[in-house]
Amino acid sequence: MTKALPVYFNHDGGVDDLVSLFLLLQMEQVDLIGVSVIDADCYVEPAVSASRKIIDRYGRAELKGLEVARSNSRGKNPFPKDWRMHAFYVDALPLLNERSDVVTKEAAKPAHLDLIEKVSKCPEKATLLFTGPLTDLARALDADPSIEAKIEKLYWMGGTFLPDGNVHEPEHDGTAEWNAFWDPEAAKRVWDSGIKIEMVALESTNKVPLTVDTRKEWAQLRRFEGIDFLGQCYATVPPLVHFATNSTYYLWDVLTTAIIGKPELVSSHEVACDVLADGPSQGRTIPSEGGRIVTVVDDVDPEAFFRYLTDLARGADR
Ligand code: AGV
Ligand code: CA
Repeated sequence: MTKALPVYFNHDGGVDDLVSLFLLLQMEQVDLIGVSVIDADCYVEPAVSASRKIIDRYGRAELKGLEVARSNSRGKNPFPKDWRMHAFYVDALPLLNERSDVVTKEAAKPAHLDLIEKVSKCPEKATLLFTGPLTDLARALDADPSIEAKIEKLYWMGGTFLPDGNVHEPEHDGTAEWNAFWDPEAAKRVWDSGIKIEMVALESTNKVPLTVDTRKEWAQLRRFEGIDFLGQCYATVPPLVHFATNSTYYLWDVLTTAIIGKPELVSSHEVACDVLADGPSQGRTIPSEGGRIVTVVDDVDPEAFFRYLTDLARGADR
């Protein structure tokens, strides 16, 4: 087996963020060096709690000592409360609450400082996985610019070059993706760094909605605990039925995470681009001749993706 890839994971506690944590723990080729949770598309307390319980239940034995850091970052444009509630439902799942004690500890430092500590300590360059806004990374870069040299690459779920983003809010023109919109200045800060960025944009995530058929398949396989966990988590969010609405759920972050384990699931191209930090298009990622180069994941084989996801989850059975 080739050497495991050191990965630091920062997420924002949505259902697909928490499922992503579960899946990362199943990937043999990933060495999870740190986890942190930002108060964006979640309430951070249940999201930290659920993360600790997921590591307890599904983390391999050698991950003992892995901690979960809580972010103290605040964004500019808050997420809708209904979406932020999802972390409470996952945290309360009986599957995660069989044991009364939680072994995985909360880290001493806030997320951005935890990121600096864990990445600095890592003997090799670390890979970053961000499935929420980039605020903690932007703050870490401001606090200690030297960590940039210790970062192999950033995988980020966020942004889009499509005419329609997924932000439908007053005073916005709808061109942005939510993780970029929550803290556009942070995205801009990361753009202005030299970090290699693989951007898993709505171009690809739009192709992996949660569907009723997928739910039915998981229900048939619920004798495997990991797949039951997927089914239970995704029971709390609305699938695509007749047409996409503002609350339709996609496997945004799960696709981003899956690419670390199986890059051949997707295709991508390079774009010179920038992020708009304010105004009615704030958070929009936009092609720009003088902009920095980003690798944009633009397509996915949905069938292969769902198969990989189901196989990984099935492996979680003990
Ligand atoms: O824009 C996608 C990001 C992903 O990181 N999040 C959800 C995923 O975790 C925000 C979001 C957009 N639309 C949503 C979102 C919806 N309908 N429900 C919950 N979150
Ligand atoms: Ca997320």
